[in-house]
Amino acid sequence: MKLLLTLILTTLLSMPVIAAINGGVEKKGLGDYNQVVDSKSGSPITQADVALPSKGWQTKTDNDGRFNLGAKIDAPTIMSVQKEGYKPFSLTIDGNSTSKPIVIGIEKTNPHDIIIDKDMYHIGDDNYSENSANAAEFRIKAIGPFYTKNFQFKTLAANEDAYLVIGSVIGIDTKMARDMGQSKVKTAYASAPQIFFNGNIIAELNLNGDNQQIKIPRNLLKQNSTNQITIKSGKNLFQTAYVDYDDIELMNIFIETKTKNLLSEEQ
Ligand SMILES: [Ca+2]
Ligand SMILES: [Ca+2]
Repeated sequence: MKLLLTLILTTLLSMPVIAAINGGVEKKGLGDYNQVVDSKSGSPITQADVALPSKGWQTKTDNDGRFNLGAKIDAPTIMSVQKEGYKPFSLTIDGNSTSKPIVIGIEKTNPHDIIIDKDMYHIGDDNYSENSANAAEFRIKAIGPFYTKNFQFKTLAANEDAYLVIGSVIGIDTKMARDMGQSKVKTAYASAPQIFFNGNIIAELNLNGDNQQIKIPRNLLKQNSTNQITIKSGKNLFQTAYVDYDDIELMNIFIETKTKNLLSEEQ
């Protein structure tokens, strides 16, 4: 019982808590078309880039912010929406979520936000079971067992916290991902991908999903200096003959700063 409770709590804590803050305003069934709008004003956004990077598919929204998905979605896949002046947005969609029109609200960039990377990456070794989470969606080659990037950080006000945001991640095959039905691998699971900030581990990702936010400990931040983010793939804990990294895909990595009270107000 205690174990179950711990699992539920951990799961809740790992879930994206504040979709609205990051532009993740998702509504369904408002019309018979998909649309991209400004999350504050609701105005349609024209000429936004909408893509399914794993499928090599992309389009632009029309004058009413509308778009058609040009690919059939069976398994969960990452859809991205990008528009100059707005935060890069991504959403994991599947056949279920695309059976009705999707309205996506994207949010203007805050001057303090730091966009680290808008591309999609496959981390791992290109060796994975067809039952592993989202295996059918993997189209791009692995960059290896980890992703790392340096970026400049200016200053963090005393009343602000900095968050690392991972827009979308698919393919994680942890025990928790299996228990939640995200991975269909019956006989094995992997350790969780680890996130390092300036060489210190700050989080483990146990579940696939969108808009995962990790608070960056203030003492690890180097102000007015170069900082480094590294994401290491987990390992298959049931393969002892050789190292089998958990193949995952992720996209949209950025840093958001928020005043300390904002979190509780917007939940
Ligand atoms: Ca692998
Ligand atoms: Ca995997």
